[in-house]
Amino acid sequence: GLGMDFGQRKAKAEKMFGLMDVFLKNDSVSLQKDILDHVEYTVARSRFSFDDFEAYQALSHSIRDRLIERWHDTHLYVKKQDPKRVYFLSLEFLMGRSMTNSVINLGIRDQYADALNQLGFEFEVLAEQEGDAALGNGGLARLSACLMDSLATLDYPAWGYGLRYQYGLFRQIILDGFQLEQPDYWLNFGNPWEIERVHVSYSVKFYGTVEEEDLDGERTKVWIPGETVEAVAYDNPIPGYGTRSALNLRLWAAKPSDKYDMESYNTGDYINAIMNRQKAETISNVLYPDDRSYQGKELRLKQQYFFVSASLQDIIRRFKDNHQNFDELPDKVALQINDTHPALAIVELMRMLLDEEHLDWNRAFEITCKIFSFTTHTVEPGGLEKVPVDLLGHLLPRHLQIIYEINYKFMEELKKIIGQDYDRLSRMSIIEEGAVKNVRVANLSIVCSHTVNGVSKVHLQLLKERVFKDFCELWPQKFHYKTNGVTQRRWVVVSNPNLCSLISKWLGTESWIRNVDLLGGLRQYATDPDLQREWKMAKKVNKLRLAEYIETLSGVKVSLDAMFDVQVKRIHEYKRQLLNILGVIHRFDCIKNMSASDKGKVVPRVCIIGGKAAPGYDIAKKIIKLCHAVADKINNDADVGDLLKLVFIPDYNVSVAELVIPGSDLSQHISTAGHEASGTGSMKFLMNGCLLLATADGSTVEIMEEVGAENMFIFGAKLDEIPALREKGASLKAPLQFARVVRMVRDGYFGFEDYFKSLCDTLEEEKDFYLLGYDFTSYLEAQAAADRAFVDQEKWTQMSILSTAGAGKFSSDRTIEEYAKHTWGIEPCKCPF
Ligand code: B1H
Repeated sequence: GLGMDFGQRKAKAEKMFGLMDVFLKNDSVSLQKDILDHVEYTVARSRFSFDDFEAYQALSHSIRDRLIERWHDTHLYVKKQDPKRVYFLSLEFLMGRSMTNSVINLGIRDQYADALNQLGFEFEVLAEQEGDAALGNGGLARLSACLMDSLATLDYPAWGYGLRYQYGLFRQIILDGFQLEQPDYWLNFGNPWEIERVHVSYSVKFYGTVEEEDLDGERTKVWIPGETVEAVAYDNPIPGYGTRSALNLRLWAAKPSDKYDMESYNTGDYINAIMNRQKAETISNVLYPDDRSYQGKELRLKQQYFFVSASLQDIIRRFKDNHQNFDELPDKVALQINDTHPALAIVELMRMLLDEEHLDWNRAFEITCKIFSFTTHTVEPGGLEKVPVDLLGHLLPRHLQIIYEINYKFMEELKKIIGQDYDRLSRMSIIEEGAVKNVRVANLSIVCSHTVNGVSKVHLQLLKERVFKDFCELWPQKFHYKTNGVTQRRWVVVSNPNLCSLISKWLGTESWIRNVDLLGGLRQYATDPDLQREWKMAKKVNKLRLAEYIETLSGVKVSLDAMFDVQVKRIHEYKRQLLNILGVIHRFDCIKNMSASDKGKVVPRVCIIGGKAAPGYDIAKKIIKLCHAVADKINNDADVGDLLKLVFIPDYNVSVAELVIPGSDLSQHISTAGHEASGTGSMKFLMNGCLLLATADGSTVEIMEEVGAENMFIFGAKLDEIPALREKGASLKAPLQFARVVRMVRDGYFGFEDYFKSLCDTLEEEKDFYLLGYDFTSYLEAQAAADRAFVDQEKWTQMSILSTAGAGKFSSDRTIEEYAKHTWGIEPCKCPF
């Protein structure tokens, strides 16, 4: 519209509006037309001949159009209102599939299902064509996705920011029982759920030197970078449920920069110059698959800064559209950092305010501290992220200066408060001294945030006693917890339609989908025989679906009358999948030694384990192999038959979870107390009416408060007993049953004795850090209690209904309300049309 006067622009706008329908139509005929148009014009296939995948593509583009509509409206409205916004910064988002979630949140699932039927397709079949967006590792990343869903549903003015990895989390292949990693090149077939914004791009700088320059008589630091890379935005609309709001998740991709390396073209080595350009793209190439371990890799640090720098440029540009005075920044912007991974945002904001906006130090620092809030997901002091000073100084020389300055001022202040307590000063310093100097990213995050949140009640307790003891004593009012939650839209409405309609029928409303506390209304019907019958039927249907999946994957036929006992999550020693497997071996051993009449009393079990091991995590990989070795033995044993099966579900991810969770009777959350910061899988199972067999760790402590320990199977050493137990070490005699099952593995009963040796060694009495031996007896007792409860199906179903009824607190809607009120200070901003 450049060069046009006001009258011309107005006339043009009117003409354009005249050509546009106000909103896309959602009746069956319009949807059919729309899908076929996309077949022809977007997918470029004939409307008389296209396969399921092409139908999926056309369908997704039709849905995308409707997402974009709402996303535009939300965007324009929020821009006009200009409220305080929260920016959720995370290096990981585990979104899974988008299609079913989108149509449900848009409220047009039935219309689409109908339109597709008319065209001879089935919605569910097409939905299965979609691959997962797996831009994250585990719980932390799925939490980000659930929080985005709640932010959108509750109409909060929010943005998500992250990285658009070309390779998501590796795919897990099992070969002869061993895990193999395969690349997840997920963008291969295009991604209809993102919108490429070639014109939204920023330069991100690396390396180089810092020089001092005179600016209006003042000395300023100028960073002369050595490398520049372009960050290009890819926008992913996040629709809310029961609202027209759709938020934006903006993911950055790295592209070579044209602006700064023109000289290389003049050296004559054209081919090499092009090759060098390609290197830029490696920054956003691949997600690091190491859940909870930090390696001080340059590429990882580059990823972190790349994402942070692009996001902050975007955020500050948006602020400057309407504001000149940076003192207003904390009234308009809340920056949430998801663990320490995006913590360089703090330093980058300081750098922008100091070097680019020329604020003085104190003002810049005050503004920064008012903006940032930090959520930690860590329980182990040793698990905290550290970055070698040399690495940081090399990659981001100006940022290292700023970190030193922040630390210097912090140390000076601290000395005034705590005096010359050098041990404490050095523990709290942002810089760790030693053979290799490190930046303690958590300390930086705490010092520069107004609020530090843990992810469950016990997690906060651990922060106070252990992880951030010194800081909690210094600033007790800074530390809080917001118990994690999961979205009932994805974890019930999308993944368990049977249960969803059952709940709505008995509550007489669908309002629980937005107001999850209403689930409590199920309590009064927990013993109602009609509800019980329908509840069991819904579970049966889901178990059937899961049983078919298991049979296709592994060839193992499982009985629907058996209890489906599930543990699915990343493989970690502290999560104790090994305890589960040893329990299975014990059960097997018991059955083998039973009389025929006793066998008649055994409650049949299908034990299901799934999860990925980090590629370099040797012990975790051995646990996977052990599971397969034991399964081989048990599943082919004629004495055992249907009484016991063990199944490993490969490549556990969000879409597999959507199938597995609704189909399970019992689920295990059995980490050694004090090791799981929260755990969110348990919440998904709870909502789906699965009973929990769990230790009192992380969020299970709060689940006990909500559903009552009598409706769960709780076992194991308590948090406050653990230190003394570890102290005792070797003198803790593991029970004979434990020694026996470990012996079986050691002696090669399941083969591969050399390979399993180091795994068995971790269970030796003096080395059993995670207390599997100590907890074994109470674990078996809890399992026996579960068996007894399962025999009484009325009782079991009642417990199952009460589990769902008590799940309300664990909705991410509640989590988001708490963050909005207590941490971010934001209000909903709902589009009135
Ligand atoms: C959790 C991580 C994590 N804690 C580093 N820490 C990562 C750390 O790629 N990395 O470098 C990735 C992930 N993830 C989990 O967060 C906790 O263990 C769970 O207990 C918790 O439920 C979840 C969400 O708060």
